[in-house]
Amino acid sequence: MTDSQSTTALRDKADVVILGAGPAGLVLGNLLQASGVDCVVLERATRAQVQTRSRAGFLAANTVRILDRHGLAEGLRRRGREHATCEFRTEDGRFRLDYGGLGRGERHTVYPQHELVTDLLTRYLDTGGRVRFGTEALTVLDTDGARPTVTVRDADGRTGSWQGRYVAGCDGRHGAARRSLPPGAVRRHHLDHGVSWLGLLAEAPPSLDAVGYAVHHRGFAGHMARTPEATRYYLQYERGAPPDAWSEDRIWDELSLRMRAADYGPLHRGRIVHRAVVDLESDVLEPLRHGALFLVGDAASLLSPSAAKGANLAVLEAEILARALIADLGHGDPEGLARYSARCLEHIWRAQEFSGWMVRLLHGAPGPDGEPGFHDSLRRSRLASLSSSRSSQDWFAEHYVGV
Ligand code: FAS
Repeated sequence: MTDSQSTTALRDKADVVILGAGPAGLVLGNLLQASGVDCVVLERATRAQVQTRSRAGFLAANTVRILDRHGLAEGLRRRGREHATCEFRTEDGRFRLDYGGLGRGERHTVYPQHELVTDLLTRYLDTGGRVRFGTEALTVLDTDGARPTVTVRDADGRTGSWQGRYVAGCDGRHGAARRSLPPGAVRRHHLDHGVSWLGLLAEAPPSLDAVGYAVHHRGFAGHMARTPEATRYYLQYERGAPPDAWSEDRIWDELSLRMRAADYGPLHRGRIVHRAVVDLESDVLEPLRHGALFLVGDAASLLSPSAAKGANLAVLEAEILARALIADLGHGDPEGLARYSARCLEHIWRAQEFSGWMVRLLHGAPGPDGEPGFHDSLRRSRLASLSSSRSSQDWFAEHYVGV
């Protein structure tokens, strides 16, 4: 079967059936395709949806190294922009960290996730990769057996199945891979940070040449450049409130207030083209392998966006799994697959630890009487160390960019 777009036969086979065409699924697909491993990507959304979904934008140095290593970094090398400065605005003043000169001296590359996904998809298809858009995975069966099966439904409602040697669940937190895990097969670690953010994408040029973190008694505000014409903002927001509860004017006024625009300069305003409420939660499944089913990316763990790690972990885990699958299917060496879960969990918990630290750094925690509480004073002390102690700055830089 060569035609990658065809949906004629809904019963088919591949050695590796990949669920989801996000960063995890497409990095995995490209690496397997490049090594001659027979694989297919099943994606419930359309190609247009996958290529325009706005999400991450901060790629860690290690992510760029991985993509470079496999010849997948052409687009981000040409259109991505290096980034290495954070600016903190708090009740105690403002300070900047040029983290490119701290820690391991690593930098981020700002490159919108949907552009990365488009690059990965184009390369995958150009090299003959198989993908089925509009094909929703329903369940993953027989994961304990030699031939796991994924039942699917296509955009016309027709059902079918794909059989494989292995199934890679790269379909996110609410995907079929997680849903198909038998009760008791995995342990779920979950933490609700009790904070929600209104995530915004504005058609406005960045107002700072840095990632901006504003800690304010009215709540957190964040500023992250995406392109010279678009900026992502975050506002600490009432849990459960609908994303459209605030008018654009109210959003810009609140952003200006919390970013202390009166002191540090106005924000460039523009049309808000996307808004979504994110409840800051952390979630990890253990182990990440259940027989022939492997969990990758957001299907394996979810991080709060406070540390911008999700997409970076997804790429790292996809490379670890690809190498293990190639060793097993190509050379009969199952060792890498046996170690997949432990290796990825090491990285995941490290990222979770830093992501939790960032949540505590960026959000006030008033006491029962509403007055600044114990945690608030801890937060101010952490910020004071970050602004003045070189060892705190090195630690921050290493964990902020490192995955
Ligand atoms: P994805 O969710 O990207 O992809 C899963 C794919 O599976 C989707 O295409 C979906 O349609 C498909 N799918 C789901 N169920 C299916 C089914 N049953 N059948 C078939 N297909 C199915 N991370 C960072 O590192 N840096 C950031 O700056 C950052 N910012 C973010 C901002 C926002 C607003 C959000 C929401 C997330 C952000 N993240 C960030 C995290 C984010 O990028 C994720 O971690 C990343 O998309 C994870 O990639 P995947 O695991 O590939 O999952």
